Amino acid sequence: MQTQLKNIKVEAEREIASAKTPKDIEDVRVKYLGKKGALTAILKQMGGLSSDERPIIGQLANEVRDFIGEKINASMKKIKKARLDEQLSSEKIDVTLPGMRKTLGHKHPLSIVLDEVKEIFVGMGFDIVDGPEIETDYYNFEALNMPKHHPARDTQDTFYIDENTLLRTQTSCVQIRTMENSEPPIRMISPGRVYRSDAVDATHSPLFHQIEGLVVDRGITFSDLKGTLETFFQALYGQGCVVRFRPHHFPYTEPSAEVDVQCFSCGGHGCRLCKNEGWIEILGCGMVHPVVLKNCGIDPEIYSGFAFGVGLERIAMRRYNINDMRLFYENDVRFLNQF
Ligand code: 2NL
Repeated sequence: MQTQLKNIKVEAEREIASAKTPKDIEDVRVKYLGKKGALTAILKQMGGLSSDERPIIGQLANEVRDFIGEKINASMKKIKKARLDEQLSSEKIDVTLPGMRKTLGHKHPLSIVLDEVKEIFVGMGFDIVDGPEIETDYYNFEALNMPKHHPARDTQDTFYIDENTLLRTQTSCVQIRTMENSEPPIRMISPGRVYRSDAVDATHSPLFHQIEGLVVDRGITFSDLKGTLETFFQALYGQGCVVRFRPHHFPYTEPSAEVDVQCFSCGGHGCRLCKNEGWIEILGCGMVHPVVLKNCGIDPEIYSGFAFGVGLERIAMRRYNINDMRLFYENDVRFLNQF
């Protein structure tokens, strides 16, 4: 029995030394110290020993059990520490390494120009007003002095949803709604998307952006219109910007005018950009037609007003010297990154 115990001790020690994982160690523990283990089996046979042998073997068995137990504990500790060290070194991060750069986007050129336009008008005391893009025939045409069969509402250009519902062709509807719902003085601009059933080319798109402006108060005159728009264009294109007003006709304004800015490319001498005109047409405007005021519940005997409409794309094209409107919508980063 003594030899058996010594063999157990030697074998257990060898197995503990070659254990690599906590599971290996646990297996050794079960094999020698477990309920059905080798050492336990010896202890069970102790009853059959003589009273001389029993204390000697008992002491030896206890020594072997303690020895294996300690070896197991020490080895378990060592293996766990090695595992932790390995984990710590494999998961090490260098906090001084440069981070992953997140590339920030930026505003679209149309948004840049729109924000500038808004800022200029807000500086002159205008409100910015929003409205629906799906409109009724009344707000898009009728209220603006364009009755049924008026040539200006050519069905070729308008996207109709049904006989009475359409995609707005200008943002005037927002101004009509504002006049209906509030009392003068009114000073507002209404920027937004508008829709026309046009084929796409360098200067046309079925969806584009318009900014309309409206001022209604007592004693508003054409001089107020001229002063406001001159101030606007000088703020947008620079102090040296020269504008001219040319008579025109719109059903919703009387008198009406178109505004040209002097060609910035040739200074008015005539070049390819302005088609030798020296001037570039940029905006339509006029004094709000009395019928339009009346339609909105405003007495034209007491109040007068001016209105204008301008394409955002057109302003941005002049501003950045862009000759093809499609560039704004194609989302080519080689174009967009230039702004
Ligand atoms: C253009 C320029 C224009 C207006 C829009 C307007 C709005 C109301 C009353 C009167 Cl509520 N007028 N807007 C005025 C003049 C020109 O747009 O080139 N349109 C075809």
